[in-house]
Amino acid sequence: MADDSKALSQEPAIPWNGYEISHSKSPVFYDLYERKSELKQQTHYCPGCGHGVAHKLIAEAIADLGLQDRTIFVSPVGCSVFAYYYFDVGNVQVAHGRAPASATAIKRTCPDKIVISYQGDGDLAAIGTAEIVHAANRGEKITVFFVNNAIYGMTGGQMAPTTLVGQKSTTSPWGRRPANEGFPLHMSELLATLEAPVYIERVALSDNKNIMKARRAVRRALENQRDGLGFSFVEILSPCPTIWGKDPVDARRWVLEKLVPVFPLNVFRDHKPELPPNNLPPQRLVSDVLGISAKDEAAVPSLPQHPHHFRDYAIKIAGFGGQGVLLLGQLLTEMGMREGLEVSWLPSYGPEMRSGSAHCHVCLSKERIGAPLISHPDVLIAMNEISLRKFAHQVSPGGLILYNRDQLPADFAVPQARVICIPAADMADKLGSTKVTNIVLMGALLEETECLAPATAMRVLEAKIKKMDLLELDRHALDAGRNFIDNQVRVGAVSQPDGFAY
Ligand SMILES: Cc1ncc(C[n+]2csc(CCOP(=O)(O)OP(=O)(O)O)c2C)c(N)n1
Ligand code: SF4
Repeated sequence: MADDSKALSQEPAIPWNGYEISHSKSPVFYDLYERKSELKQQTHYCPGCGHGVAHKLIAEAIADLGLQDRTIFVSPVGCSVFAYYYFDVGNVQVAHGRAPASATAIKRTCPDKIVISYQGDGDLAAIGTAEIVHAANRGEKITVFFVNNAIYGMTGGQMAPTTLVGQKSTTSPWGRRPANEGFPLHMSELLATLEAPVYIERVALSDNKNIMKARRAVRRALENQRDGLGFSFVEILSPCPTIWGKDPVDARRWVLEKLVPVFPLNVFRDHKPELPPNNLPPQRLVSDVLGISAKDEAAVPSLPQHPHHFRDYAIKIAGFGGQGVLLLGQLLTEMGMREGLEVSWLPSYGPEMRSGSAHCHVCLSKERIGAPLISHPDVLIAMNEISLRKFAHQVSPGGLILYNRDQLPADFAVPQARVICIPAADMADKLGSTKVTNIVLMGALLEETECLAPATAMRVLEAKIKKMDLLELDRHALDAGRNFIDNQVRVGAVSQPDGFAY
């Protein structure tokens, strides 16, 4: 008996004692859900929740259309935040409301993928209103499933933009009053005013007949993307028994009796938009945009291969806006790229154009880089005292700090890293412009760590800087930084002939 029930759950469509099995799990779901050791067979959704039904319809459609290997599912913030534990497809979990923006990026970079944005009503119609309107207006070739349960489920029942007039929520305990909270937002109707969307339908998980209609709409929206048609949007009216305070049967009935009259079921859009001729922007190769086209490269004699004595190398550069903090990071990143490394550059700066704090993370690696964020850099280039105090403790043990002064602050405890004080700004000033402070520090970095070749630095600077006098200044600055390391390194407040403090 136990064996038979196992066959029931795992082997679909095999005749069993004269019956055909028709209720197996879709192959697009993982066999086991690894989220919690005690709940490997079931989802985290409440009994009767519409998300489970919506997941099932989507998974079955993906399987039937043969799209599993091409699908990327973008999960929202909300009760369905853990969708990636269930769908055995590519998964990305994104910030609240931002799924259409992330889906846009994914679809544009991987046009052959089937990209699904799955969102609740708080996610899509409140915090993410701008994202969905603009993705729809651009006609992004993605599929959006909008699960409208008229409430914020995950956070315990606050009012959503789709909450009905008179419906009680924790933030409208008296019932939604339009004079105070406005009327329910009709997202399907709103998006249907735009020209670009190809398909917009509202369906309901209220009863078997409507669930079958929802099944057809889900398929249609995925077929549209498979066929490259354009933006497809399915609004799914969905029960949330827990927050509505109803049992699953009553909650389904409530969808039909209360939600559907306010949000009528309809196909609001089903056409292909007329696009003007020559509608596509001109396509250019990335190498052309960066000015490193194959033609240019071929014209330049190739450099000898630089030995990289690391697998990953993480550099953090910090200072204030106007010191060339971000530019130095970009130059190092491009150098790494030219030397055949994987690279990433992650800037961070405040709202001020100049003088605000700024820093950037540069990763150089022989392997693909998982995340551009650096928690423990191998090297910190601190271009001012604030940055030194803020980031020095993050440097890996045995790492290096290059500090843009001739000595450390008197009360500064030298951390676990080696510190080299280099008065780069003064040196740059003497060369003719403090603007090249960052290049002095670059010279010091290259000479001290040998992470990248100085010849590559010059190659990159020559490609970037068209003014000959500025290029000459940069050449001197690079040499000055390198010479400083070779000849007159000061460690902390103390001059050291070899330049190192341990
Ligand atoms: C930036 C941000 N703001 C607010 C929250 C809190 N939050 C988590 S889920 C949620 C609402 C989700 O509601 P909905 O999109 O309707 O999904 P449901 O849970 O009903 O499926 C909110 C406000 C958050 N996680 N992040
Ligand atoms: S709170 Fe509502 S939306 Fe969230 S899992 Fe439970 S029933 Fe579903």
